[in-house]
Amino acid sequence: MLSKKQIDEYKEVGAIVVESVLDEAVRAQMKKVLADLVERSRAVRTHDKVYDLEPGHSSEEPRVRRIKTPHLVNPVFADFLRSPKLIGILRDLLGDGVRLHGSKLNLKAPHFGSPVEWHQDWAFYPHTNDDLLAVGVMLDDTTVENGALYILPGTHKGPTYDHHGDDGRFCGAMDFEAAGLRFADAVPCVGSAGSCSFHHVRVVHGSAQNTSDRSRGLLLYEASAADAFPLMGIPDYDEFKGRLLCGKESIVPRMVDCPVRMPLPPALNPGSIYENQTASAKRFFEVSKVAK
Ligand SMILES: O=C(O)CCC(=O)C(=O)O
Repeated sequence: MLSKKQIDEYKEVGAIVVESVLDEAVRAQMKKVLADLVERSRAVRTHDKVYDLEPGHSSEEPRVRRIKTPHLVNPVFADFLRSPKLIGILRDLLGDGVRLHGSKLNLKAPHFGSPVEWHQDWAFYPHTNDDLLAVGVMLDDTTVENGALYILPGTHKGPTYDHHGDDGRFCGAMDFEAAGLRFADAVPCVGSAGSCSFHHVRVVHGSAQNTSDRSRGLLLYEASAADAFPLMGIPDYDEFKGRLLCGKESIVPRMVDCPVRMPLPPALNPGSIYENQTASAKRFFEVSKVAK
């Protein structure tokens, strides 16, 4: 599905953007499902199994920042995950056997969509090997102004940074400056609606607030090589097996020597990355007054 050049770029940079992976009809269907979900959030007061809410959410002015596990919420998100084009790309990048780790749909509404502080996904879910990535399906034209994801090229080959707060608990955010990283080196994953970004589980990334008058929806699927086993354990083996997208199941983990820090002790504020990161003392992305 991908050219050698694209695969080499993924290996070198730690991320690529591929255009026109999601077709227009399915995208329109996803947008409609999403609009219905946001409408239904008027009846929701606090975060629950489906919704992660922005500060200031109310029934009059619904503000949703995430739909949790969208592939379990509506079949349109499950079906695209198993589409031949997407599976073909995942196989190119992860090998023949691929398993879904999780999914989420991050929304950034015009003017107030929350930033996501710098982090490595690997800090949240270390595995026996690091053949894992996140697919970011762009549900809207995505630019720097409406809150594109930024990645730090090459950092997937570097250390696993500390994502713990002053209290010693996991907080899902790293101290970007202390790590010696510079915003000037970051590259935004921009693209027209229907494009997908693919970022390596160890690459440092984050995203700014949406300062534009356009929404930004990013549907994220986290995928692993089928022989990558989560170091935090497998609470339900049948459920784990049910997430195999292609290839053969195996009980032989592939072990690779790569830097790991466990997300322990667990976050004080569990539920989502937004909640975890409220415990982080430092902010590298500004939040304007309208969003507070
Ligand atoms: O929505 C975004 O821009 C960032 C998403 C992300 O990195 C995450 O949810 O882990």
